Amino acid sequence: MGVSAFAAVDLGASSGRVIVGRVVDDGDGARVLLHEVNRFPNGPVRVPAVDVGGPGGPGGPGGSAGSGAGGATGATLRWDVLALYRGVLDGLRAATREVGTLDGVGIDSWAVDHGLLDADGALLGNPVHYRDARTDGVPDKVFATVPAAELYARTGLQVQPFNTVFQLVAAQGTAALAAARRALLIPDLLGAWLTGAQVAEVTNASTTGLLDATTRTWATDVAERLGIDPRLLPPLRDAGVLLGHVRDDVRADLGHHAPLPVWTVGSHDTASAVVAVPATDPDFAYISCGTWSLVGLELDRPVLTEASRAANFTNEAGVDGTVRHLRNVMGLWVLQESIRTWNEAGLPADLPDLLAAAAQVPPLTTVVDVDAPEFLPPGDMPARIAAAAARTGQTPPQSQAETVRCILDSLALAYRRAVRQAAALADRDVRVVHVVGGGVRNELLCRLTADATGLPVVAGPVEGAALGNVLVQARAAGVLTGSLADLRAVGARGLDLVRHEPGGAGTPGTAQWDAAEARLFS
Ligand code: ADP
Ligand code: LRH
Repeated sequence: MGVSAFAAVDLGASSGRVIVGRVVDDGDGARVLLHEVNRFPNGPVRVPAVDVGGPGGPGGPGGSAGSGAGGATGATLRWDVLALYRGVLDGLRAATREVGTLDGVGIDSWAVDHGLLDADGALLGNPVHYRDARTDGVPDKVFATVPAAELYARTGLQVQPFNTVFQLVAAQGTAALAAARRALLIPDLLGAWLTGAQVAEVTNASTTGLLDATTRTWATDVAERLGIDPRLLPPLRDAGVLLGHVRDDVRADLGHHAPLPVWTVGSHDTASAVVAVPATDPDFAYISCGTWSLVGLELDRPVLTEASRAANFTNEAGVDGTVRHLRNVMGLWVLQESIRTWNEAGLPADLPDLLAAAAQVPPLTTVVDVDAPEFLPPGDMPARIAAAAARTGQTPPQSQAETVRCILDSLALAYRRAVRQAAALADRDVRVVHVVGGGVRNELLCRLTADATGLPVVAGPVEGAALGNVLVQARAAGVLTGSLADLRAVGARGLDLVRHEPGGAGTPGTAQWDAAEARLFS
């Protein structure tokens, strides 16, 4: 096998990156070598409203919720999608410089968010960020038309206020939605800019709340009942097919001389991350651990039971017809926002130092329910944590180290709950937990997770989504063949994994984790 090279565009909520994945075989079987060629920051931008007196403006009948104006604040959280696109182009240029000719490009990003295009194909404003308050109260409004149980039985999606379906309903009455002819999820939007093709890749489409979880086709009847024009929804494509070729003008700008294919991949970052889980035991759970922590199992069919709905487990579409039965745990966002808060207050807040200090704090002193809705919007997380601790009769953390320890203990507790619930809901055994994503670098969190779940934790890869993205491209291009298990074996060959066993010296035992859980969920 010669060397093939693919560019994975992976846009996370906290950073975007373009990573070159070379598929090499030195005689011991194919493996993938990743090399990051561009990384750029990502995050919400709060854009104040400007009243122009129109129906969608703050003073007009559209009202603040209808305008996407962030409720009472009169501002909207948005993504700077053009800066992301520039980061992608810079990355593809750097990738081209590095390898000469790429065998393909694949794009994945966070879920649910989308750009609206008008009749000229122009973008109608920066995509609204899923943490914007415009969807406050919208799920209940939707359930008055399509009851929650019916929506779950059909789409299999957990209720998160930001699901695309709720965002589209929140946008009703706005000038932008009235002018919209297409809604393209973020990776599909970037793919359309690169190639001209307008599609919805299925793994990410499954996060909209408008995809039938069983047939994997658009639930156009549900859309119509909710007043959402189904023509907004583009044709569906599976992961692992040719989306198109990069347009000549863009390719010239990149300095890439040969035709450059763009392959569909698991365009939901979590779908790509799950492809990269280096599992050898089929009884594995995964935690895709970044801004969010997505905790669950890979199944071959959705779990659409009432019990699964009550536990707020989702059934997202995975690559090769698999189902990602998982729960969104609030994730390292809570830590990121705490650090941002401290930085803004002029306090020193270096992540490795904070983690080292947190390791010295006694375990499970204070725990909070990290999935409580108050932790979703940006803001002062240390204050919210202190308030949540006080509300549950616990001593609020005093120092930064105690706050960080509380976050990590609370995340591990949430992982324990989610892993156990996932196994029970799907009636499956779990013998090992794989952690992938930036959280792999958080050794304390990985150790706590092993301890809390009572299971070995295998940590790695850090860039799980990028690896899964490359593996699916390489198979689409004919460089690799086989099943997901075969792809995983190729991915695993190039990795340094760290295994954490539960019950290390000085770690809390099962009874202490049980007691901590009872403080929050009795
Ligand atoms: P996303 O894809 O959602 O943007 P990532 O998978 O890149 O997120 O993970 C980002 C998180 O990884 C950060 O919030 C941070 O908590 C964690 N992380 C990154 N680097 C380190 C490090 N050196 N030590 C511990 N944690 C780290
Ligand atoms: C993780 C993620 C997650 C979604 C959230 C919006 O990046 O894609 O799977 O629920 O972002």
